[in-house]
Amino acid sequence: MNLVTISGPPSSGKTSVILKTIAAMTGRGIKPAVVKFDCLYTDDDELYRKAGIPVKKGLSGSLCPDHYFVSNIETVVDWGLEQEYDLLVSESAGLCNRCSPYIKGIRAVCVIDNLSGINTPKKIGPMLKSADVIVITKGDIVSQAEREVFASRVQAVNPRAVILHVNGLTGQAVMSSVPCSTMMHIISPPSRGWSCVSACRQPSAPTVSERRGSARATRWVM
Ligand SMILES: Nc1nc2c(ncn2[C@@H]2O[C@H](COP(=O)(O)OP(=O)(O)OP(=O)(O)O)[C@@H](O)[C@H]2O)c(=O)[nH]1
Ligand SMILES: [Mg+2]
Repeated sequence: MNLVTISGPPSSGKTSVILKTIAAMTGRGIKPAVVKFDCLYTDDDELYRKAGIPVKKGLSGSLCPDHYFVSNIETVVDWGLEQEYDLLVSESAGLCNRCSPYIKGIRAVCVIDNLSGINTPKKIGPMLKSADVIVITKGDIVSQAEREVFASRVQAVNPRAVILHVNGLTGQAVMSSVPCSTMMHIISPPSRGWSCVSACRQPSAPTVSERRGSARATRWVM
């Protein structure tokens, strides 16, 4: 099973991008599932369920959402392995700008939108700074100049990340600086042999079974 962590500020387009990406995988024999982490409220689980995607959700309440993520992700991974999913996507709203819901060696994708303001890339800390791939959404409602300025602010904060411009409404990738036409290539299980991860200058993501450590999750609320 391939685990991919997708994070980003609230309403940046994470669910839209994930839904479009998974829809693009239809017919390829991949069994995907999603886990949604949020702080106080989410109805994303309903959207995933409606799309026929198995989903779990966890709300951190008064805890730091990223610490809550760390405490629970292994339990979720166990669920994914038991159910024999090929791909487990974790969606987290970045509510704690000091931390990030990323795991060393597991592909980290940050979704940020063109409307969030040109200083937002500097404000959201490790969630953007340590991402392998940055997806910029909502380019359809800003000008070309605004898209370019925003992308350069993003790249200045994280020069090593691959940046993809994706329209969350259509799933189309535009202005990609890499030869990937859709997010599908970023999050697809490498074992299927059609991921263009290497073309994106990203190291091949190890599968979860390769990454399993000894630490155990302590808490999981659904
Ligand atoms: N115009 C436009 N709207 C978009 C795009 N991507 C997402 N949206 C809209 O932005 C809103 C928020 O999108 P979501 O996908 O729910 O965002 P999210 O990051 O999952 O939100 P939370 O999980 O609540 O933090 C929705 O109304 C989407 O239709 C885009 O590329 N262009
Ligand atoms: Mg969402």
